[in-house]
Amino acid sequence: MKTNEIMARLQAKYPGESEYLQAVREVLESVEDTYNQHPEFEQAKIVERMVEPDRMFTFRVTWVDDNGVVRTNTGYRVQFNSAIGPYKGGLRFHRAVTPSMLKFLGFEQTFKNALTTLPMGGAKGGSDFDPVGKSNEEIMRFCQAFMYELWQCIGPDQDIPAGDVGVGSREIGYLYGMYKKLARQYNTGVLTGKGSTWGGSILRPEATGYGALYFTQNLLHKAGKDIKGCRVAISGFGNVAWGASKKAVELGAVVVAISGPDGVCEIPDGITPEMIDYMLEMRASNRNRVEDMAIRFPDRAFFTPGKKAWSVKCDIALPCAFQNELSEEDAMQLKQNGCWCCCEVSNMGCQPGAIHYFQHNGVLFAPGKAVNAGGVATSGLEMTQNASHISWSGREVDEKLHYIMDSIHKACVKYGTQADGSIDYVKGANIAGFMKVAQAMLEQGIV
Ligand code: 2IT
Repeated sequence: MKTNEIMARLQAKYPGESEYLQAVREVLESVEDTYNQHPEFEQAKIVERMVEPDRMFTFRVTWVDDNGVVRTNTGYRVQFNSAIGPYKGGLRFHRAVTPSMLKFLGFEQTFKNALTTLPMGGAKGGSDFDPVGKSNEEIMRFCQAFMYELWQCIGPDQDIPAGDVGVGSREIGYLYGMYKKLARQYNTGVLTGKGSTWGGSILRPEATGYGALYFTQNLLHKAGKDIKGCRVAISGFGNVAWGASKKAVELGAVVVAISGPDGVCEIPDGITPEMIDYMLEMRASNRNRVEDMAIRFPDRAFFTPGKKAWSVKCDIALPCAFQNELSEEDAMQLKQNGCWCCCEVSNMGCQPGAIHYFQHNGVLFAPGKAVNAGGVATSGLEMTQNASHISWSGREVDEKLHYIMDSIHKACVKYGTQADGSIDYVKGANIAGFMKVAQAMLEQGIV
């Protein structure tokens, strides 16, 4: 296969689907050499099949707001690939959601899930519904209307949605309540990220952030460094930023920044446990502003409007918010300010120019599909608990999560070690994930 030829075809077929095209290009460029050593893959046209979703559902979602006004959004579920297990991946509620965004996320999810060591295929879904400023009742009515269409597409052995940006345990609760009413099925394993009293796994809320820090620890250890005392800049203040902050502080790092769409909160003496707890309240308010942290803790945090977390001096940058949130200019500014490591926690958080800059300027870099895989891995552990009608202790889940993150790091090292001994984590993650899915597809024939 030739990446440029495949990309030219996809560009002509899906013009304007920029996130999807960006994600596919990154993976194909990484795997091209390895793939071409396998004529059997080429013969079965594995790559041509892998870049297209198995199927996509698009549906209208109509609901009534608090003023009695009828509103209509669009809902989607992209079932991307089922080679290694049932479709699995989150739901994103965000005003900018498009088929391109969900295709990129479903594509990434396929390789990420392959890296977790668990049998899960890739999927993603969501809606252009904007949760910002919505009341609790509006959120509930929207979730119910969304599930009215989605329930026919999902099932515990078929497709298992979870949360993503704009979808947390509250939304999963409303979605699950409506699913039961419509499907008359009471198997909790149809969704993950549930509340802990009704089938949710202990530690699932923390898992993406905790896993990211376990991966970062592995990467630093391999580079002969220690996270203790490091200054960490984090973007976002949602579920992922929260878990990452918690674990970073527990490991002795100093979290000096969090951010939001309104600007950055600098915390020169480091975030405190009380501030980390307050992040949950900020998220639950649906105001979507990080300035509230500086208002609540004026002695420790100060807010600068319009600036990103990457303007704050740090050792380690952890993008935890949204795709393409870290540009090449941001990467240069980070480096100038002394940053020497960036672990991408958000899906495709770094623009291609930023990754290129990091890799050519001595900044350790690892991609989201490896770093953030602890979230979906713990969803997989939630499914196991649901299927066997048991619940594990926090310690058991944490041990398994830790083991999985160590395995993902090992796989990156195995496939990403270069001739000069350095580790290309982008290549490592992409090749490890891709090879597993490609081999499974090959063994299952032309379908
Ligand atoms: O991007 C992700 O891996 C997630 N949003 C979590 C998906 C899941 O099924 O837990």
